[in-house]
Amino acid sequence: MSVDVERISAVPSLGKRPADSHKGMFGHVLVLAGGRGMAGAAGLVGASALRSGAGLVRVASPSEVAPVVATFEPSYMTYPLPQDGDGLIDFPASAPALNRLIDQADVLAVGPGLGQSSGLAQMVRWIVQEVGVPAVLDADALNNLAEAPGLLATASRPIVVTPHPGEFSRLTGDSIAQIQADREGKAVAFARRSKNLVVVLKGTGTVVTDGRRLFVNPTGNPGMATGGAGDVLTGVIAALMGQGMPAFEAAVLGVHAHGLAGDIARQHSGEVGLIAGDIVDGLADAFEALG
Ligand code: NPW
Ligand code: AMP
Ligand code: MG
Repeated sequence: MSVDVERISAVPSLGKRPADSHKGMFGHVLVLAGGRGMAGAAGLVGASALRSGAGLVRVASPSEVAPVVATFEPSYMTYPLPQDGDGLIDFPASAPALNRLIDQADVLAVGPGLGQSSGLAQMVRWIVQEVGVPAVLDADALNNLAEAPGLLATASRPIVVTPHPGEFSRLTGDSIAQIQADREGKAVAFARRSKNLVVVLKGTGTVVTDGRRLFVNPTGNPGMATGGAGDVLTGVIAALMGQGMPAFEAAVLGVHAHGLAGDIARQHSGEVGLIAGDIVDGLADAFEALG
C-alpha cells in the first residue's frame, strides 16, 4: 500500500570525535531492564549502548538481577532496585531510586526482560507521562503499555518505540497478519499519533518512521532471528540519542548499524550459530565502516 511520506535512503553518521573528547560529551544512558530469568536482556542493552559510543551506561534492574548483570560487562555500572515477589522491579517502591538515576541520564532505554505486572504498567505510564528524558521503549515497556497505547500521543519529548510484529499487534490491536500486510502504513499511522514519536517496526526490512519520513532498512539477515537480537537494538538507538542525534536519525542509523553488525557477525558465526552477543561484537566494526 502506498503511504504519503518522504522516503529516506541516506543513513546519517555520527561524525569524527574531537581530539579533546571526554565521556561527558557522549551521553549518559540509563537502562531499565531485566527481571528474574532475564538478566541477559539487561546485559545486552548495556553492552550494546557502550559499543555504540555511549559515554556512560548505568543499568538498573531488580535487586536479585543486578549482581548477575554486573558479571557480564565491567564497563557499565549496575544499580539494584526494590523488587516484588516475582523478581520484577517493584514500582512505586523504586520511584525514589529511579528519580535519582533519571536526573543523571540523557536518555532512557526501557523494557527488555522487565516482565509484566501492574506495578511495571504503572512505571511505564509514569515514564511516558511524567519523565522528561528522551526514551527508547522496547519489549515489556510496550507490553506493559498495551492497555493504554494512547498515552504515547501525549509524549512531550522524543520517544522511540521498537516493537516486533507481535509487540506491535498487542499495542495496536491489529493482528500480526494485518501488520505484516501493511508494515509501512501501520507504522506511519501509529507514529502520527504524536510529533514526538518514532516507530521502529522490526523484522526483515525494518521500517523506521516519524509519520513524515520513512526509511526501510536494507541490512541484517536471518541469523538475527535469535533471542536477544532486539535487546541489542534498544541499546544502540539509545546510545545514538545520547550522543545528540535527533530521534528519527538515531533510529535510522541505529537500525542500519545493528543490521550491519549482524551481517559482520554472520561472516564468522554463520546464520545458524549466530547469537545476540555476536551482534554486540559486530557493532565496533559496523560503526567503523559507517564513519
Ligand atoms: P509467532 O507466534 O511466532 O507467529 P514475545 P519475546 C511474534 C526478553 N528476552 N514476524 C511471534 O509470533 C524480551 O526483551 C530476554 C512475525 C510471537 O507471537 C522480552 O522482555 C532474553 N511475528 C521478553 O523476553 C533473550 C513475530 O511475537 C511473539 C516476529 C519476551 O520477548 C530473549 C513473540 O514475542 C528476549 O529478547 C516477526 N518478525 N517477531 C534474555 N536473554 O534475557 C516476533 N513475532 O512474546 O513478545 O516474546 O520477543 O521473546
Ligand atoms: P526481537 O524480536 O525483539 O529480538 O528483534 C529481532 C531483531 O533482529 C530485530 O531488529 C529484527 O529486525 C532483526 N531480525 C530478525 N530476523 C531478521 C531477518 N530475517 N532479517 C533481518 N533482520 C532480522
Ligand atoms: Mg525483543
